[in-house]
Amino acid sequence: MKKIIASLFCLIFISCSSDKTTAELKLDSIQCLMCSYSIEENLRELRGVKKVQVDLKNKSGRVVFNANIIDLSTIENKITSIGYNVNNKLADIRAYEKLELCCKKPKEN
Ligand SMILES: [Cu+2]
Repeated sequence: MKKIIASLFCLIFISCSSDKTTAELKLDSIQCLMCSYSIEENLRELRGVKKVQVDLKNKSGRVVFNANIIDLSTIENKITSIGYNVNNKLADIRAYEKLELCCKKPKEN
């Protein structure tokens, strides 16, 4: 219970802090829920990232971060390092190869 209250407090604190930058992410290579989940989880681990939302249907996402701690290109690099394209950056090819079959782009594309 204490933990829940503490994390709630953290959430409120974070969302009230003034330094919030929102960036749109173009995620044209994501295929399934696993992709969006993986991106969300990996970005949430980054210090300075406050909110991540991936929209599988529109192959896009939105990230809210503290620009004093992290910049967009670090966030984008994290996404490419786990095998996905983002904005104008291409996925790390070795990471892409390791993705589950369902997370790879259909061959005919
Ligand atoms: Cu997937």
